Amino acid sequence: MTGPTSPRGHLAPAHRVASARKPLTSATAPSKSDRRGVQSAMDEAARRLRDIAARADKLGVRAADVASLRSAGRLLGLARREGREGRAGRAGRGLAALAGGVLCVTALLACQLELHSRRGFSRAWLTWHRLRLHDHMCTIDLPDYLVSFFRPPEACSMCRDVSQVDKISNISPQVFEKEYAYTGRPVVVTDAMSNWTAQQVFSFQFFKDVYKDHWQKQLGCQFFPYRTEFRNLYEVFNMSIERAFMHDGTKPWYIGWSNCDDQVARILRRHYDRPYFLPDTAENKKVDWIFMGSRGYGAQMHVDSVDLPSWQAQLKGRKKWILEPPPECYYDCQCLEVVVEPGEIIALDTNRWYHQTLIVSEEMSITIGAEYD
Ligand SMILES: O=C(O)CCC(=O)C(=O)O
Repeated sequence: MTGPTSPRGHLAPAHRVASARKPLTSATAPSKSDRRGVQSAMDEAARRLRDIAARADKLGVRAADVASLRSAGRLLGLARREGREGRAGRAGRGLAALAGGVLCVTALLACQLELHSRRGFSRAWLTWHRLRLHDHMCTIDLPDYLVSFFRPPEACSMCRDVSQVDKISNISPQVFEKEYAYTGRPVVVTDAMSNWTAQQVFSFQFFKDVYKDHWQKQLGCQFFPYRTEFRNLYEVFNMSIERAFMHDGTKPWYIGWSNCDDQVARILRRHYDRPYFLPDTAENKKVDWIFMGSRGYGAQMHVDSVDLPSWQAQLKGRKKWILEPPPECYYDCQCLEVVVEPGEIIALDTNRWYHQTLIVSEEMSITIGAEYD
């Protein structure tokens, strides 16, 4: 009978199995059929090993001695390594598939939401912040950093030769169209409200009365509190009379809003008209913008995102406008300043010029304006 060396002969096929597995540890990944072949050879080797162990037991050889044989140890080591590699490989492949899946779903979602486009990104941003753009006739206010971020760069021809804000009168719509309406050149027209009654009629008390039964409709519309604590028109029209009329010792205030109420719009428009100098083809937009407040206050420097240029009529008080060219034109263009007096109308593309305002009169400033196309 053979001694302890005899099992070597039985293990010989296992050497072949071991060498057949070699490629598994190399850089090339095994094919499916390779793996199936290796697995069945391993099963066969394990079966034979069990036979050997049983026969060794009968011959009085301890199982530990059989396992200490080099070839048996290699076979067992191989089996353990195979198990480890198999598990690690499966886990790695699983993780890679998961990461790939997450990446694909994220990319699909981004495409679906059009996050790569300015429009889609803005829509997603607004939804995220629960702001609904088209709920009302008015639009909502984007934070300044987003407005500036999405603003398309300007061709500096809009400001290159502009060294002052012209004050003009008796201008025909044709000349206004050619020189100012869409060129980006700001202008003040001094004789544009001679047949309006707004200058005499509009006041803090007039707006308070007009909005008495209408302020709820304004809640979804644009309201700029500027440096005040007011959250809406209701709060504005309920401030103390002393503060409203800027008595000594009261806190200054300045606010702006766009009118969203058709009935109020009809009342307002009894007192003003489309400015005579607008080009014949230009439409005066439906939404009125009203700004009102006291000396020393105004709007901080910003640029708008309202599509169209605007006009603004200074009904009462005096307001200084400080205009800055867009940053890409700083080296080509100048900053401008103009004080708009009562009875004057400023026409300005607030989407192109950065602008800041400051009330410079003791009298309350009241303006009304709109966009034109
Ligand atoms: O009239 C004002 O004080 C500010 C106006 C303004 O910022 C605008 O029309 O965009």
